[in-house]
Amino acid sequence: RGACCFISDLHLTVDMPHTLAKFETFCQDIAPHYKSLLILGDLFEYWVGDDTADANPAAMRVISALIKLKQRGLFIGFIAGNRDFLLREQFARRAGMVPLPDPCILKINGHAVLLTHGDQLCTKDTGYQAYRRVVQIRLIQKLFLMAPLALRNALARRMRKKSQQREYNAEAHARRLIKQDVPAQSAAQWFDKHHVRYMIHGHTHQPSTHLTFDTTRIVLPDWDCENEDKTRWGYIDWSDQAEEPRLIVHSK
Ligand code: OKV
Ligand code: MN
Repeated sequence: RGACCFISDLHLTVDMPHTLAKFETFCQDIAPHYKSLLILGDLFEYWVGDDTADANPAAMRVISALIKLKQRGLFIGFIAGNRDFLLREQFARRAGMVPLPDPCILKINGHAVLLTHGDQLCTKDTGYQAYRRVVQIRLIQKLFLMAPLALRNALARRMRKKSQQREYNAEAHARRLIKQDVPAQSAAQWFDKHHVRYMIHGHTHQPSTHLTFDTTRIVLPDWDCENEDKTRWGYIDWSDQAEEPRLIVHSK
């Protein structure tokens, strides 16, 4: 039985029924081969408080899928993403997940591995980093979570709608991909600061293995299985025997 597998950026919501179903299949058929499942953020498309979980069918299905894994003896770690940063201990516990700080260092097969969602690495996206500094303030989070559900939902819907407004021009699209990627410099800084040679993260939706002469950085894929002809999902496998982690991306 393999050691560890990693997923991130599933962006689960009832509005994405095929992606949700793929996650359930993954939990049934693939995850049980591992001792641990590490979820590196953006498991959910949006999260406006643990008190909304009972009214969220996607959250209820995630609970039943993950609890089954926990009952089979898996350790399920969870690092919050920029979408589900308000997911707290209460929901994590219901889903059998152990919340982990961002970043955190895990020892895997004798290697110290830096795990992070990845949004903090995107230093060229100054607009996003400014927004992040505001919504990461504990008092702001507390006030948001105290607000009536209707207000939270309205605010969240408006923010999601605004971020969905995308350019249809190829050049602008290419620029955004670069702006929202991880600069090699910030990755190098994190490797130095944390004294590790391995880093695993998601967030950029640009799955890849980035090698330098002494570091390995693996970026997880996002999941989108809504369009039958153009699906994508995947994970990172780090088996007991394997020296190196392996990125597995299924895309059509
Ligand atoms: C999460 C993102 C929507 C990016 C708002 C304080 C505020 C929390 C919040 C509201 C939005 C999370 C909680 C969501 C991430 C988006 C759109 C783009 C780029 C406040 C605390 F505004 F009142 F200060 N939010 N939701 N985005 O819908 O899940 O990260 S969300
Ligand atoms: Mn993200």
